[in-house]
Amino acid sequence: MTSEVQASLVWPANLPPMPSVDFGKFGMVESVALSRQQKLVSSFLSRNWAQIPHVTHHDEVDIDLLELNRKQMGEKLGIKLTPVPYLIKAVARALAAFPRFNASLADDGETLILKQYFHIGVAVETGQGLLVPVLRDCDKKSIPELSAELNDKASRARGRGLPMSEMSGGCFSISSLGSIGGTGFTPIINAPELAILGVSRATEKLMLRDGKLVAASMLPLSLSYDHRVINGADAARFLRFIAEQLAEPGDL
Ligand code: CAO
Repeated sequence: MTSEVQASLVWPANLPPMPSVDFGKFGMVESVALSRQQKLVSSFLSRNWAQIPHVTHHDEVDIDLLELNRKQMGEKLGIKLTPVPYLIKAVARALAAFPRFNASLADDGETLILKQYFHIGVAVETGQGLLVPVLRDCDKKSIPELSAELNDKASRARGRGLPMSEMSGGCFSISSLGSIGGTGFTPIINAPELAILGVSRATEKLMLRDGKLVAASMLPLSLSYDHRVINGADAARFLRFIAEQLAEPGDL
């Protein structure tokens, strides 16, 4: 073994420990215990962040037509629709078109298990921490059905009424911070899934199109993917495909 390889193997063991600081020496502080759920989520996030080589690819899409469709459909059905069910539907289509994204690595790390179902998790902020309810067979459900199911699962997740069976079996996750803000972020993959879509807030932007200045509502999309399995070109195509579905939402 060369000394370079040896050095790379021992390098993590040589890291200095995290600093232990008595903050009380610098001013008033208060200690608050993390909830059981927060500790659990934190251990999974740390494992996924440390063990999966993440790359995040960013894109954006003009959602003026989607916004019109959303308003019209919401008014017609008398329901509140957000962009999230459209995202779920577009992702289900993309997973069908790009089977490598609808897969997991087998335990041996040498085989890819391709799934023929389209179950999508959506990260929900709850008072106790993050939960990811899974919506099953999203390819077979309409936008209003997906919207009703997400609202139901999100409110049960917040009321601690969601069983583990409704948070398992996902193929891919969506994390939407669109109702809050931001222009992009790097979501952590929800293993054993291979990719996750982060969605930030749509904003009105001025841009040049065919030499003319036009205003459009642009939605930022961030796709983190497992670079052991997915290459950058495929990630760019996958995210473009989602963007194209959202830009022309008529047949979603
Ligand atoms: N751009 C602009 N506005 C958006 C938007 C976007 N991308 N996404 C949602 N909105 C708007 C909605 O249209 C809605 O507007 P109106 O009240 O005017 O109709 C408003 O934001 C609130 O939406 P909502 O939060 O009630 O519903 P949602 O479908 O957008 O989101 C859910 C549902 C469950 C994803 C969300 O409630 C939530 O928990 N988000 C946080 C997820 C999270 O914490 N992710 C981080 C994980 S990593 O730590």
